[in-house]
Amino acid sequence: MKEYSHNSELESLTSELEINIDNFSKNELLEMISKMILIRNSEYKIAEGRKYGLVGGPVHLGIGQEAIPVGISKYLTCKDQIFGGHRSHAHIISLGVDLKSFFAEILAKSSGISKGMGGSMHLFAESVGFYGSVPIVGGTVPLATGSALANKLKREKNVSIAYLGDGAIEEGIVHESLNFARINNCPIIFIVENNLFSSHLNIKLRQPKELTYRFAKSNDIESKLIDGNNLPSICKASEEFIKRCRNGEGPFFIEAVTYRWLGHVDWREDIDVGIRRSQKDLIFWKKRDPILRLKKSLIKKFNLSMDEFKLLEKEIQKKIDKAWNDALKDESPEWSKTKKYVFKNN
Ligand SMILES: Cc1ncc(C[n+]2csc(CCOP(=O)(O)OP(=O)(O)O)c2C)c(N)n1
Ligand SMILES: [Mg+2]
Repeated sequence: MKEYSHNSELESLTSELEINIDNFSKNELLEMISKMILIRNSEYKIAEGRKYGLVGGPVHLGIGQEAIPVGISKYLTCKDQIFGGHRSHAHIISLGVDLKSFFAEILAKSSGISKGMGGSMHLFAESVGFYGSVPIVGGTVPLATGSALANKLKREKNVSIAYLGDGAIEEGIVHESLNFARINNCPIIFIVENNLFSSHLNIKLRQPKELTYRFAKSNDIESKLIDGNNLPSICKASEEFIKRCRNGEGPFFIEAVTYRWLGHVDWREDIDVGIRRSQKDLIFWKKRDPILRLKKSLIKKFNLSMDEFKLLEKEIQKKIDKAWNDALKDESPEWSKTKKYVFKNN
């Protein structure tokens, strides 16, 4: 009996568990796995903060999806322009945002990256090239496309990245952006993090097919379909497309298939309200944990011990706890100033 039912293309993409790390050095891989652990454990910290009332607004956590932004960010610089959406903690952390200022934003402190006035869904950090996340699904995709056009017109070698979900691709503006980017040959990469769900609805209930790269094909955009839980695969696609964008090519499209372990919003697994989401699915996807798979390959190839990993995880956790505790001590913003930061000439 089949463990989980997907169409054949998706099935072959998720059938291989072992990750081939041949083209990467030990240090490179340890750096990337550390970043993935940092992202995951920072999100668990936020989950806990939300559960116990320290975080006031909803948080959309991407636990299970960490490999994608880590593999993409590896080849980006702070001059590139990266745009996210409602589930963007991993995007901004992977770019190297200051962790304490990031947590302060989530905790609505004036020391936060958006002065504590944006929270989890309005992240912005020009210093690392992150030009914003918004809760309007698909809303940043035309902005990313515009930034790519600007780079092209100014003959800058920067790359624009539009992260979007399988739900966002159902927005009309995304299709206009794909067409606009193609007709103007914009140096942009559209990255669909296809976690098979839009809020609580499985893609099978919304689309005739589970995969979305056919929308790239229909706009004549070169695309790659990858296992989004396989870090080296992401690195390979990302390195090639980013390089080609800098050399005047683009647009490109990457579809990275992945899965979020928690529910659509906040800390629960929300199996009950995820239509077509079952305990069996979660077990299937947890076996495909991007961190665990990479860890296994590292242990096998470099003879690393579990103790070495435990030490690494402990160090990362120390960093997270310190940043979180420091952020907690900061002041809340003066809410009377809200308008000042919302409207330009106030
Ligand atoms: C324009 C718009 N329509 C609907 C919503 C409600 N909404 C919030 S998140 C979401 C799901 C988006 O799914 P996807 O793009 O796949 O991202 P994921 O949550 O899976 O990361 C929806 C429909 C919204 N915020 N904005
Ligand atoms: Mg989705």
